[in-house]
Amino acid sequence: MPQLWTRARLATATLEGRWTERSDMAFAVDGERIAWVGPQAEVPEPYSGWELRDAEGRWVMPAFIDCHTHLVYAGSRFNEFEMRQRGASYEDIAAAGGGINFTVRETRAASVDALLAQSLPRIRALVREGVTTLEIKSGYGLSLEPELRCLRVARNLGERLRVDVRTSFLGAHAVPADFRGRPDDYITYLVDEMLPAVHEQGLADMVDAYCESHAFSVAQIERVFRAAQALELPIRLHAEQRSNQHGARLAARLGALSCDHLEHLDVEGVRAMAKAGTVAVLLPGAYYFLRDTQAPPVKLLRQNEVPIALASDLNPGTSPIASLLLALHMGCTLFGLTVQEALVGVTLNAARALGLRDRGRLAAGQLASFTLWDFEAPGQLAYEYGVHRPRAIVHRGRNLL
Ligand code: DI6
Ligand code: FE
Repeated sequence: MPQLWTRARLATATLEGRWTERSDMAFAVDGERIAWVGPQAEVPEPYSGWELRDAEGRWVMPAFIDCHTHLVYAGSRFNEFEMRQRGASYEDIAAAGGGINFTVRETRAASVDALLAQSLPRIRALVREGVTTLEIKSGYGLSLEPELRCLRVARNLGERLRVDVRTSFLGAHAVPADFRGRPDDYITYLVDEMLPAVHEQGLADMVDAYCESHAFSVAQIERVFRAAQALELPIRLHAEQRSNQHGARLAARLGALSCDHLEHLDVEGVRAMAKAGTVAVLLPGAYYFLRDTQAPPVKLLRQNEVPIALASDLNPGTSPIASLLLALHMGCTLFGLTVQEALVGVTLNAARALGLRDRGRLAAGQLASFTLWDFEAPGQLAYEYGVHRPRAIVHRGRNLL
């Protein structure tokens, strides 16, 4: 039934990326879409005759978008955490068989049911905070069948929870043990075998890669991206997280949707991203968990008007944090974003990082995906962590709570 929501306080990004907050507002919902938004006193026909829903003066915000997660995987890296707390280095952990390839072994050995059972609590934690669109990467299979399995599980999670999952094929996450010391051979296997099969089965909405000294070089990443673009798949890149490999410059010049992490991004990379309209996805969870000390160049991104998004980067090794609200809080406390930048970063700009223009804002024509909150002001979500939960989570016109 078409509905007219009344007595609402609307907090939303504008199309231009500004954050606005207005009281005494109303909005009309028709099926999966918002039909109209405006002042309570100016509700036009036919909306005034629609079924009334009273927001009772609560804040209404766009539903959140978590644009960067690795939440489908098996097992845990808790043992590494303990080793690190006892002073072990990354090299010690890698030498003990830890790191991404530890999770690859666990994930390859896991059935679909086991992957679902272990991933459900993680996606549920995000949805409970008001996330109704999220990206889920592969990257813990690193061979054809396990990568396909993880992407199928990602799609299935979205269907089960009635939220929108966008998948990224991240075969270029690490060199698997099967190809130890042969990264170029692995990239050949990836572009000749894995990527075509993933694309043919419609399991990837985009392609991601990890450009880092201990992962893949710019030249290897370019091979992956050229193959992705030949299949008309959008690209994204984990770039400049631990060092400046100049991956962001390559990705932006190839028209990447986003470059992510960016702690070591330089002015050349910023300018290339600004020119391409590539979104900067900042991942404070990994920065915090790794006790990193170099923050991304937020001032430079701001000066060059690069859109900034925030995401959880939920993964077992560097960001075991199933909370977009904590990323919102850390975007301000650790990276110096303003409250408004952070709120735009988990709504409008997170949608842009996924190439989505139909969500992330409360406006006519947008998806009817919104949340209701009891706080005094939306900025409290960035200020205080752990105390706020949405009173309603509506996705495509349907309340998920
Ligand atoms: N960047 C990271 O921090 C994670 N992956 C990536 O591309 C690490 C993932 C892991 O350690 O399991
Ligand atoms: Fe990541």
